Order: sequence, then C-alpha cells, then structure tokens
Amino acid sequence: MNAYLEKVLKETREKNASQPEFCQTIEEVLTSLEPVIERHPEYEKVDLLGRMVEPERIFSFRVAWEDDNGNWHTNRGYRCQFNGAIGPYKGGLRFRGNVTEGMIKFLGFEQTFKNSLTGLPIGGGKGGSDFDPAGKSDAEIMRFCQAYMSTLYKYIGPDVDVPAGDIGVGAREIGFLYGAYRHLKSVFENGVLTGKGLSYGGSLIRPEATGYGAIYYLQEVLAHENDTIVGKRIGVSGYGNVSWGIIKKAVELGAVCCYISGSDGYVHDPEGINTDEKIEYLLEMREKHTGVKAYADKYGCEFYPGEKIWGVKDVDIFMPAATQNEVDMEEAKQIVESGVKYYIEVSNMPTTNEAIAYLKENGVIVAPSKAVNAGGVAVSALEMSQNSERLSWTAEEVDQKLHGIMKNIHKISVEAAEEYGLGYDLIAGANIAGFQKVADAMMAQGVF
Ligand code: 2IT
Repeated sequence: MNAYLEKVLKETREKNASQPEFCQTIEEVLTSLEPVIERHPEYEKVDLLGRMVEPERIFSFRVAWEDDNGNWHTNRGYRCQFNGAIGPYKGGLRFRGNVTEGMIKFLGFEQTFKNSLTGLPIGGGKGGSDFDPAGKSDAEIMRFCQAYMSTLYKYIGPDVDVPAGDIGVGAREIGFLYGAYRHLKSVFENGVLTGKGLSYGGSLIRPEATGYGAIYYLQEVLAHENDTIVGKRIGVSGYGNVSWGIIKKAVELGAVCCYISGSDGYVHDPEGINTDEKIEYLLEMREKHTGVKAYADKYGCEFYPGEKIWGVKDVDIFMPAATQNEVDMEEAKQIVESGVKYYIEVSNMPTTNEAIAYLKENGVIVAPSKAVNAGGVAVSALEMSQNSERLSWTAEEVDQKLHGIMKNIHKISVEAAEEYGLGYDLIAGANIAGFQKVADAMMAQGVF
C-alpha cells in the first residue's frame, strides 16, 4: 500500500480506536483512494488526507427537557461540521437511543463525499442526539426539539450549516426545530433547515427523494447490465421514509416489493406492497413506531419474528434501507447463496467491509449508499435554492432534476473507476469522484 495512505490509516485507527464505525468508513474510503494518492504526490506535502479525516469541528451539548409528567430528562446533542470546502455544512440530524459521537462522525464523513457527488455546492455535516422519539408524545417531542435548538441555533444558518432529517427526525421534528430557530433568532430564515413542510418553504418531492433517487440509480445499474426494472422482485429492508419512497417508485415502474423489516422481524406479503393504501400505511407505522408486525396483522401476511430478510430466495435485488451494519459475513453468505445479482445499499453504511469484499468476490454487483442515497440530500440542496430565490418548483421540475442528478452520479462514478483502470467498480468510483471535488477545493483554499 502507498506509504502516505498507510500512515494516515494507521494514525486514524489509533486516534479513533473507541469509534469503530468511524474507523470502518475511513478504511473503506481511503483504501479505494490508493490509485489517486499514487498519482498525486502533492497531497502528502499538505497532509490532505490527514486533514480530510479530521472533522473541521465537532461538539456536543446538554439537552434538558420536561416530559408530560413534569419530570426532567437530560440527553446529549451533537453536531459535526465535517468539511465545508465546497459549501455550507449539510446533513441530517439523527434522534435515536444508540447515537454516539463515533456514529455522528462516520455519518459526517460519508456525507462529505455524498454531497460532493451530487454536484451541488454543499459541504458535509451531521448531528443528532441519543434521545429516542419512540413512545414520546407530540408535546414531548416539541419540548425536546425546542431544547435542542436552544443551543444549536447559535452554530447554524443558511450559509453556515443546514441540518435536515435522518432516522427519528421527520417533518414533524423539522417543524418544531424551525419554529424554535425562528423564535430564538427573530428572523424568517427558512434556508437554515431542509425537509420542511410545504407551507413554510419545504420542497415538493423531498419526502420521496431518497427512495426515488435510489430507484433512479438502480435503473442506471440495470441499464449498464442490459437489464430492466420491469418485473424485478426487490427485497427492501426497513420500513421508514426511505423504504416507503423506494417501494412507491419501484411499484410505479413495474417492480414487485414483497418484504419489509423492522427490529421486530420481517413480513412477507406475496402479492407485494402494491396499493396506495398499503404504501401509505408504512408512513403511519413509522410515525407510531409500530414495528412491521402491524402490517402483517392488518393485511393477513406472514410475520417472521426476530428474523432478517437476507435468507429469502425469491428476489432479484436486495436494497438494505434500514440502518448501518445490517449485513455482516453471515448475511453476505446468505445473499450469495440466494443467487441475487444486485446489492444496492441505501441506508448509510449498511454493510461491513468484510461483507462487501465477499459479495464482490462472488460476482454480486454492489452499489454504495453514498451514491445511491444521495438523492435525499440533493433535493435538500434544491430546497435551499428555492428558499434563497423565494420561489417553489413544481413536483415535475424537482423530480426531473433529481433524476438527472442520479444519472450523473452513476456516470461520474463509472468514469472515475475507468480512469484508474478499475472496471465497473461503483464503490471505488463513488469514493474517487466524491473525493476529487473536495480535494480540489481544499488544495485551492490553502492549508487550514
Ligand atoms: O443521510 C442523509 O443524506 C440525510 N439524512 C439527508 C441529509 C439532508 O441534508 O437532506
């Protein structure tokens, strides 16, 4: 391995030994950058890689809030402003009990490359809290969001850092967060957050964007293989907003989605999740944190408690869309055994590095989440454009732009991999293409 790359990897692992997920993403990305580093010895002189793996800024803060019974609770809030070389920091907020600083850092690092791939001027950021919204009342969620924003508002702004949603943060939370920001600052600066409701500056298609974008990207992969989505059976994990968007677009284009999963197990609906009613029910389930058993009960389908979907044999494409590290070696072996040709990551880092290597060695086409799920943040950037111009585009206009962006992400990934003689390697291609723009901007701006 290239000596400079090896040095940065080793130091990063040592410095971040207590944050295994962050080390995992660094390893995945830096390893694919080797041919680029070899071609650009000038990067070492200014320690470009060492700077790239260190967030520009990361902070945590106390969030104290009162529950409906008058008891006070204390959570920890985070914001990581990872890299602002190509635009204001941009990335979601995750509210979930398992959130740690290491998780926010890995998501911020991934976000930097993903945002670069969109071609739009957005830097990488991420934030969140170990607050778990499951089982909380609307009033409790509102008080938590207000308490969270009472610190965060000082550090964000439309040209500074623009948070959005992620797991546990949807339109309801963004509404409360924006209300608090407006109250605290006494300004109508709605470009400070994306994923807003339509009545105060949200963009059409933003709720659908991550899922629709993933399907548009999948279509490019299929076209590359002279294949088509019509009639394909897709195994989607998760049952959140992203799975909803994937299923909605997949069904519209003639594919069949028979599975959904949650932490309680998975459901098999042999007819497919194929009606507006079934698809919209997913949103209700997510809002109420019901788990997927609720779907099985309502539509009389088989529920497999505690099980994951990776062992099923009747799908052509897997799309993990729940959370990180859903697929390790055991699951990768099941996927290879099932004979599935396409493994399209959607959630951030759903696969361990070992599992990715195993899938690729066994001829599975693997697409990386930082490319596949970039449609969400891309439409967030389009929401920022609409807010700054004080206008709103039609659903067709936004959808068309989203489609073009996803096609381009696939194209530049393919070209980047080819430029370095790597063949059809979508992972290396996305890492190299995402890296190059950020690297060029950092090189141009001098050393900080
Ligand atoms: O992981 C992601 O890209 C997001 N959670 C969306 C970020 C955004 O700013 O829309």
